[in-house]
Formats: sequence, C-alpha cells, structure tokens
Amino acid sequence: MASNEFKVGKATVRLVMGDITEAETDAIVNAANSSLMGGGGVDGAIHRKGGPQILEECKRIRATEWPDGLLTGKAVITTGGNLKAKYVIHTVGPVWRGGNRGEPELLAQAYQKSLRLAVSKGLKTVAFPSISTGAYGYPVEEASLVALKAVKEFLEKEDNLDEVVFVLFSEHALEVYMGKAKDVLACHE
Ligand code: AR6
Repeated sequence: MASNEFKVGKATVRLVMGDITEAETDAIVNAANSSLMGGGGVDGAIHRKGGPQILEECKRIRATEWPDGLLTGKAVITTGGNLKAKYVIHTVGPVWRGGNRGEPELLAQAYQKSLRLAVSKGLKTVAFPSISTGAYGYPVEEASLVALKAVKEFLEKEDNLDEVVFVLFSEHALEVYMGKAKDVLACHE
C-alpha cells in the first residue's frame, strides 16, 4: 500500500495533491454555498469545467427541495456534466467563526451527508476537496482533523464504498492532511 493510502474498513482513503475537477472518481464533492448558484474556489472550477448542465440541475433543486437554499452540513447531487466524474455532490461547509459556533459538527456533517448520498446512489468512489478551508476561513490544521475523523467514522460503519480521495490544492494542505492522517487513519495495532 502506497504511503499516501490508508485502509479503513474495506475502503481505501487516499490523499493526493491536485485539481479535483480532474478526478476520475464516481463523484466529486463541491464546497458550495447555500445558494447552489456557483461561486469562486472549487465551486467556480467545477461549474466552469462541468458546464451549464450542473447549474441547471442546481436550479431545479433550489426550486423544489431547497427553496431557501441548502443548509450548512447538508448535501445534494447533480450530474457531473462534462467532468470525468459522473456526479457532483454539493455540500455547504460552515463559515469559520472561531470554532465555538458548531463548526466542527457542521463540517463533519458535510462530509458524512455527502458520503451517505454517494452510497444511496450506489457509487463506489468519491473525491473531496478540503471543505471550508478557502473562502470560509476554517484553519486547515483543524479542518483536516475533523474531515479525516468524519470519513473514518463513516467508513467503519459502512462497507459499500471502495475509495475516498482527498484532493488537496497545495503542498501545504497535503502535508497537513498527511500528518493528521497518520494519527487518525493509520492502524496502531
Ligand atoms: N481542486 C481542489 N481544491 C481546490 C480547487 C480545485 N480546483 N480550487 C480551490 N481548492 P473554497 P470553502 C481548495 O474557497 O472554503 C466558494 O466561492 C482551496 O485551496 O473553494 O468551502 C463557494 O461558492 C481550499 O483549500 O471553499 C462558497 O461561497 C479548498 O479548496 C465558498 O467559496 C476550499 O476552498 C465556500 O468556501
């Protein structure tokens, strides 16, 4: 097993540096905002590369399921449009307000609801960006710990997924995630 891979239950968790819009997993997760109408960062990149079909489906979701916007910690799924991934799972991470406003719980929920949705669609592989650590200001040291623990907890209970990939956008983010993954995900027997 490569040094950037960790076995959790039946699944592999892999950490790589890259652009998530290039991921070849069944689904990629979008760090969206509650409007679901696009934005900067990962969200902007996904809509640009995936094309207008994604926004059309987001508009339908807003008009039906989430008229007031998608709540923080929830997730919805659309086509991947022109992306290699067949689906995009849109979730909304918390805005960092110092850490005592339920941010860790909401961030964990964003990861777990996304994975739950993937499983409910029969998907096997999912890629995540580092949710909330860009425009939403969540410190990567803290967000990485929450993200890895949330994924681990999910995979320990659920054996229908093959692979979860964290696609980190900088060497620094990859280093931080790798450091935490060695503590959180590695076997200590
Ligand atoms: N691939 C992988 N990671 C990326 C990419 C990419 N192509 N682009 C940026 N990142 P952000 P948030 C990293 O701001 O903090 C948007 O405007 C980035 O370096 O995308 O959850 C939405 O519409 C950072 O580490 O998401 C919302 O309004 C991480 O992805 C708001 O930003 C997340 O940064 C959401 O903020």
